[in-house]
Amino acid sequence: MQNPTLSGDSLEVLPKQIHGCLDQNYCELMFSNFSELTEVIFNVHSEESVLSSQYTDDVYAESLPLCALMCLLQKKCCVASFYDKTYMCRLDKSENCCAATIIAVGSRALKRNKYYPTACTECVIFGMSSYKIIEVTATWSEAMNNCTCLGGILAEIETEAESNFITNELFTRNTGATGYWLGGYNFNSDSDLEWISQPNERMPYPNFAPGEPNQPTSEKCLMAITNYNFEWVDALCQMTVAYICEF
Ligand SMILES: [Ca+2]
Ligand SMILES: [Ca+2]
Ligand SMILES: [Ca+2]
Repeated sequence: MQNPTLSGDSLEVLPKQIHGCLDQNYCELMFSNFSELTEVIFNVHSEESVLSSQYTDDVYAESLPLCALMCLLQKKCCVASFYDKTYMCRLDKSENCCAATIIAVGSRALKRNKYYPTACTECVIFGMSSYKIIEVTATWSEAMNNCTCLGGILAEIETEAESNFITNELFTRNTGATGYWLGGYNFNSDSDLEWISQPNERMPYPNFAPGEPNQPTSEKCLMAITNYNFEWVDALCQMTVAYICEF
């Protein structure tokens, strides 16, 4: 992959700017050979294009690696695509590593291999976990899939301390979101919800709002709801709300 516009010198300043460098060694590895950028950081999918949406921007890029670089420089780009003929680089900026793609002849899609939570400027840390609070609304399944794509899980809150931390964080942010999906689901279609990673265990710290869960056979998905001080409710999984990933 030729890239006539970048000299070796200009590459040296890039790692400091790039969101996504795990550490200096990783960055050097990343950019020791610029043409490897697309393969090291991204999976390249031929004949595929990112579906245009309110979260995509179409910009000009001189090459596939430059498009990849533009995606890396955008803190919230996980998926991009590049049309060889028009040099159009489409950047998805919703931080959705599962952003929809379509078959498109002459286009290549770039999907980040891995997301590094340590490089996440908007993550908050508590104990051994870091959390990413994502305000782009999604259904419960979309939220779960996107957390997985980012290398984490839909957040599972196991202790009072963890719950207090998250609740305080949501109060502080005060974004007006209806609620936040958490990684709880009614496995076995009975009367209670479980954490995805412990589908056969009772929740160790169930922080439900009074009277909830009230419809666990139809409202199978767990939400921390703003109106009830971020206590939890069972809710219809098709609702679209914000969500929290845990890493
Ligand atoms: Ca947890
Ligand atoms: Ca259950
Ligand atoms: Ca309910």
